[in-house]
Amino acid sequence: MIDSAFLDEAAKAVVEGNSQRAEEIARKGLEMKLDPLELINQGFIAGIMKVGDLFDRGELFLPELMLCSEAMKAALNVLNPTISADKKQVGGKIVIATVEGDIHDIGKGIVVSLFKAHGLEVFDLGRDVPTVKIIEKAEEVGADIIGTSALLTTTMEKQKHLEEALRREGLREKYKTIVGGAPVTERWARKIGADAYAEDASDGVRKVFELLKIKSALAG
Ligand code: B1M
Repeated sequence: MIDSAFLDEAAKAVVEGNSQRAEEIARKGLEMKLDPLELINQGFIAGIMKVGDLFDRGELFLPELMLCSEAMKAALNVLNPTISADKKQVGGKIVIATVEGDIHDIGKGIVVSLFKAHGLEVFDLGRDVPTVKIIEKAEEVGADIIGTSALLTTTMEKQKHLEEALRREGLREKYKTIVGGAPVTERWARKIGADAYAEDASDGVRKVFELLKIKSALAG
């Protein structure tokens, strides 16, 4: 378990929008052989969630929000590539994107790192990605799973559009779909007809493995 004072320092660096400090703490964490995922989840994410609350309450404005997210990214640039797990090759291919109109990609970045660390072949299309591009890529690479992230209540609709587009094009049975993002819920996933919802990156890994098992069982 990571010392709570160290976790508080990590959160503080994000809340203060101090990229240099955030990066230093991330590097120090690695030197101390701390679990990078724990440091992200308990330290840096706690910071960015506090930033979200302050922004919500009008105690922090967009320019500061941007600085805070830069600090978060500075830490993740150091930590994300070091996330490791059992690297057994599972052979699953997943296309992942933040939906069109949405530029939030911090959470997706963590999800992508954890998927890779678990031996999945990940095609990360980035952020603000139109539905048509997501489907094109899935077709091109022969994906097993399509994953989307949405952070705004307005852009969640694009996850529904993806389901509709897949059905319209007769491709729905070809792929399993998984949705995530702060406003997204299990209920939303069921409502739009997605195959799975993941609350966080670890839950994402669990759900993706379940989907791959179902897919290979169906394939016989
Ligand atoms: Co924005 N923003 N933001 N923002 N921002 C939120 C989302 C907001 C809740 C803040 C608030 O008001 N409290 C609010 C949305 C309100 C709503 O829709 N109801 C908001 C707003 C309003 C906006 C703007 C409209 C502000 C403006 O311009 N006036 C604007 C929108 C721009 C756009 O997208 N078109 C905007 C902009 C920005 C920044 C650019 C400054 C920056 C993003 C930088 C970036 O990502 N590159 C930013 C940030 C940082 C936030 C908050 C503070 C933090 C988001 C974050 O990184 N969380 C956020 C507050 C909040 O969410 N409470 C907020 C940490 C991250 C680890 O969590 O992304 O949830 P999360 O990912 C988790 C899980 O959700 C899950 O796993 C991840 C890891 O645990 N998960 C998946 C996510 N995707 C998954 C996919 C999966 C599986 C799991 O499988 C496929």
